[in-house]
Amino acid sequence: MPSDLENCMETLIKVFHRYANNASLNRKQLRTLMECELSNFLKSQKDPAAVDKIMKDLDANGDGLVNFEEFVALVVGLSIACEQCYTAHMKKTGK
Ligand SMILES: [Ca+2]
Repeated sequence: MPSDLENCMETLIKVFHRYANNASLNRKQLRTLMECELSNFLKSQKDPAAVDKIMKDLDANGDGLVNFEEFVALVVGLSIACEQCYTAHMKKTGK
């Protein structure tokens, strides 16, 4: 049986391919993914300028699309930010 982490990785791949076309996300697909899958963690997903900026930041190879490798950078960046909030919260509540 897959572990929690293995399940997470599989979900990450499945979610990416649910929105991607030919293994890449264009601007519109990235926006839809952010609206549907990151609405609680990413408050700027409804702001078109923020989507453009995120797209530009993620597109490491400059082809105007976000591939899986580039998408993972977004997930990692958000996970790091969330882990910092989690640690701060745990410190405050004394756990
Ligand atoms: Ca790219």
